[in-house]
Amino acid sequence: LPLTERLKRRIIDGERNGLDDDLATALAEGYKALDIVNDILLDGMKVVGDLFGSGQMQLPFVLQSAEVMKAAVAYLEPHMEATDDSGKGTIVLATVKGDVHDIGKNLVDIILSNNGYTVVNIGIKQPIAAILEAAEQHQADVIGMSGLLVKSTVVMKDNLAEMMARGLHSRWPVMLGGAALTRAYVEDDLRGQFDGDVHYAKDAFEGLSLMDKVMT
Ligand code: B1M
Repeated sequence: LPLTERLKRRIIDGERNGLDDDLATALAEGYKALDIVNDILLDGMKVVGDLFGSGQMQLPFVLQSAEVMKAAVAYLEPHMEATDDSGKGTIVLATVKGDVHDIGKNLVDIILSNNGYTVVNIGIKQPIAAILEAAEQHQADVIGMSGLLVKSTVVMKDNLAEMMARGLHSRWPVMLGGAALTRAYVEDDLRGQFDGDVHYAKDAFEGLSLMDKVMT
């Protein structure tokens, strides 16, 4: 198989052996680390999602694919371009309560960290109380929540309601992302119910440009 197909295949098959060599070759051939993630590896992850969704792939294999994806991102991270500017602001990042998916959230972490933001990544399955506590403790400028399950979209809605109930809605702008969300859900439904500032980021790059916008 050609290199790009082989890399995509490694994600789909959950095949870790030879991964580093292929990634090294791709870098040597001039592919940018971020493009490898976005244009090749995420394509593989999409296939995994489709196969799982249609019952053609079982969960342990999805997990293996996720592990290979994580290993690939870890290998590529040192090769990602970083900016010199730092101290642009602080974001607390969490996957919401009941949700374990963290590959996307961790990508957002990498992109923001490499572009001058301080990221306090508090992990998965985080209840709103823990998110707010971390935001308080680290004097965050923005709160970021990720969620991939459909039920996480409801959790996010509840989290915004909880921020309003605590009178904290004006304190932190909120950025939401994850495959189960849609722009319309965030910008029409949620924004209509939230007195604070809530944004949708389709991917890590939109997350970065949103941060740049919110922080200026
Ligand atoms: Co799960 N899973 N999974 N899974 N899984 C999905 C989400 C699913 C759509 C698969 C499917 O059915 N087709 C489906 C959800 C269906 C639904 O809710 N209706 C699903 C399911 C059902 C489940 C379980 C319930 C399965 C089970 O146990 N029976 C279970 C859930 C457990 C739980 O959370 N309580 C489960 C478990 C798992 C694994 C553990 C095996 C593994 C996760 C491993 C891990 O993350 N450490 C896994 C995986 C890998 C997936 C799929 C295949 C891939 C997800 C992924 O990593 N994508 C996924 C299928 C899919 O998404 N289509 C699926 C790559 C990642 C980079 O994309 O996270 O979307 P994503 O991030 C993007 C953007 O969304 C954005 O930036 C990234 C790109 O730049 N973004 C943000 C994300 N967060 C952001 C935050 C921001 C800004 C942008 O600001 C704060």
